[in-house]
Amino acid sequence: MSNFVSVANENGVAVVTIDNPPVNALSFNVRKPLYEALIALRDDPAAKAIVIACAGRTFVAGADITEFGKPVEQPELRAIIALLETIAKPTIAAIHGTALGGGLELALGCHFRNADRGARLGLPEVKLGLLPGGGGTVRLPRLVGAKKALDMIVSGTPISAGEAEAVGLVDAVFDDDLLAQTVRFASEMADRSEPLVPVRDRNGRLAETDLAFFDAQAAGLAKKARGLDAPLACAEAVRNAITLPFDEALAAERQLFVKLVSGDQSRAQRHLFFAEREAAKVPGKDLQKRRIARVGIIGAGTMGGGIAMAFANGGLPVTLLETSAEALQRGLATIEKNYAVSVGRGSLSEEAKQQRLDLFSGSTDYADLGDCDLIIEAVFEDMAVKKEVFGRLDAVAKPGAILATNTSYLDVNAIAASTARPQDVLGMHFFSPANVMKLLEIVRAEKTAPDALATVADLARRIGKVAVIVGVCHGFVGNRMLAARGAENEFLLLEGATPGQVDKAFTDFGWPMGPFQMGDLAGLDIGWRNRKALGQTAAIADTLCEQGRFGQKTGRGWYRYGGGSREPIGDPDVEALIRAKAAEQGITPRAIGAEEIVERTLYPLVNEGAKILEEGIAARASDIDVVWVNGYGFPVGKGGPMFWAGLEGAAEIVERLEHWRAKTGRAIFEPAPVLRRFAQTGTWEVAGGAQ
Ligand code: T1G
Repeated sequence: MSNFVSVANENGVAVVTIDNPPVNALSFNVRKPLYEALIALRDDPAAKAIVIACAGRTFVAGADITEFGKPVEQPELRAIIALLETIAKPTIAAIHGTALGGGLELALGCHFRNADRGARLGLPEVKLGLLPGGGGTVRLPRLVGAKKALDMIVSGTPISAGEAEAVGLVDAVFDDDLLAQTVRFASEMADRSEPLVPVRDRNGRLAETDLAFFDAQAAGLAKKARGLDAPLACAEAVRNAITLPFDEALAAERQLFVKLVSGDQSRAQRHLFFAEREAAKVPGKDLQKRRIARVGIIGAGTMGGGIAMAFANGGLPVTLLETSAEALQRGLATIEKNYAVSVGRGSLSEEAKQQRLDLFSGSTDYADLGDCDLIIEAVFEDMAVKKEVFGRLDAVAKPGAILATNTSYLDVNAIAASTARPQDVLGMHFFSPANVMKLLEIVRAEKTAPDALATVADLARRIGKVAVIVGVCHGFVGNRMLAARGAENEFLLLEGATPGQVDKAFTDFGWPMGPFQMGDLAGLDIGWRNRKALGQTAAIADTLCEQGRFGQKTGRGWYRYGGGSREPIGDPDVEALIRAKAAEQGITPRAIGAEEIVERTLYPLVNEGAKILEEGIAARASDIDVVWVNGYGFPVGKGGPMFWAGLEGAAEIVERLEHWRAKTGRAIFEPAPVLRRFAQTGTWEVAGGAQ
């Protein structure tokens, strides 16, 4: 046998164990010995049944994603599954941890599936821009029915072992001793006289399908695909399982898979899969993470309350501190109301809501933060206030406690300097609503200790956040680039574009919404206040704010909103204001196309990312992609701004930036040296070496 696959015989039941840390991916060095072992066991009279199990923390978590895009080495997963279905003795998968993608497909090749109570099973290929390519779209519907299969495959969301048993995906669930119980199960199956029916030959559940209902369900899912090919291909493949003979549906699945795996969208989404894991890594050998048993949050407003909920949702006790009992009560009441809304929506049980609320304790006394291992301030965005808070924290926090600021753009070095423990100070920039938004920018100040960064990066994953470690500059990575993306917005309007045309160029690109609709959602008064603090102006936006047009919250902003609806309606008054402002500046309006809008907004976005790389504010170009996909809705099918720059053509971007630089004279268009190098070499090279 090999190091990756071993075989034991337990009272006539062969146990095949896969051991390929960390997630038992079906790499070639697993597939080959696995195939050989199954061939031998198929013909081995001493094996009356075969159990496939995994060592380590999980059952097979899928094909080896790193192998995609390279020549396929035989045997492929599909050959292993086909072999399994020729075996005339009971085959059983013993599933613990997560059986995902090719792992679940391997299990579908077995006659039976047993699972540990805590296991989860799913086909998440759609999140990689793919569809299940090992027969999952044809076998899963045969066990769970077409509707459930469509839901699982198009969403990519795993289900629990209990649900899997309820829908017919799993035959037995065990609370403990999974392997021993599965061997017993296998022996019983071998001793039975009932015929063994491979999944491929079970058609009963499919016969139940109401095709019209299925098509309506698939059409609804297609609306949410927003330009992504994989969800549509997933639905088509499941429909084939209903309407075509097994082998034809299997062949059609293969064709759809081959098309997706070689496409830009899947390359982009696979890039993001690994990028998200890289972005949270802190350089340094074996960094010991500090123990975080209690989190203190200073400020129970929108951000502080959301941050507190994010930790409670992750099961961590939280101490919430406010300046007065009234403010504290207001904050706690808002948190309770937010949980009640989730219960009302059915996304949270009453019991879970109470469990989370029980994790909160409130105080107005800093001394009560003395037992917290991490303290995050979410107070007013003012340096003097932040420094005063950190000065007080320095006096009460226990040694080794990590002190974090939630500032969205202030200098974390300056904040750290207001304590005697700068090595324990860092930024944790959450995005609002903090209990919902995935992205967390972890700001590394000059003196921040690596183990503090590693501790917070690990904690971020525990609470379901996507962490990116960034350096100190105004706006860090996300907001600094957002400013670059929006720098031309008013010029585009003054020169003839409407807010609707600019926003449509964005939504056609794949953004959930454009900058003007986003401004109305967030509130135009926020930008107005920031501009005034920085002594900046924006002719049109300032006038809108002076007229009290703050966006959705006032029913009018760049758009009008009828009767509480969030649907933006073009407003002739705004267009008249834009024309008047243009006339004041002697600008004659002209038609502005989507291409120009992209060049004057998204090319500066990429260019600012290149400058951020050059300054070392981001360690990798892929970190910037992770920020923008998880914090600002950059379309996943385009992989983030820096990956997309490669798809768009960096030389073209440089050429167009130079064009607009010459035409407008504005520095925002000056191509960064790192971008020019990327255009020449195809790699994001910073001073220290290639990305
Ligand atoms: N292939 C290669 N590497 C993988 C991998 C995979 N499938 N899954 C994880 N890794 C690496 C990961 O990059 C990280 O590496 C380490 O393992 C730990 O992962 C034919 C075509 C299983 C829930 O999409 O969802 O099957 O950073 O940090 O948080 O139809 O990994 O340590 O160097 O995520 O405990 C379908 C992807 C593949 C599942 C565990 N399967 N993986 O989460 O650990 S396509 C998936 C996950 C396929 C077939 C199709 C998670 C996890 P490093 P981690 P975790």
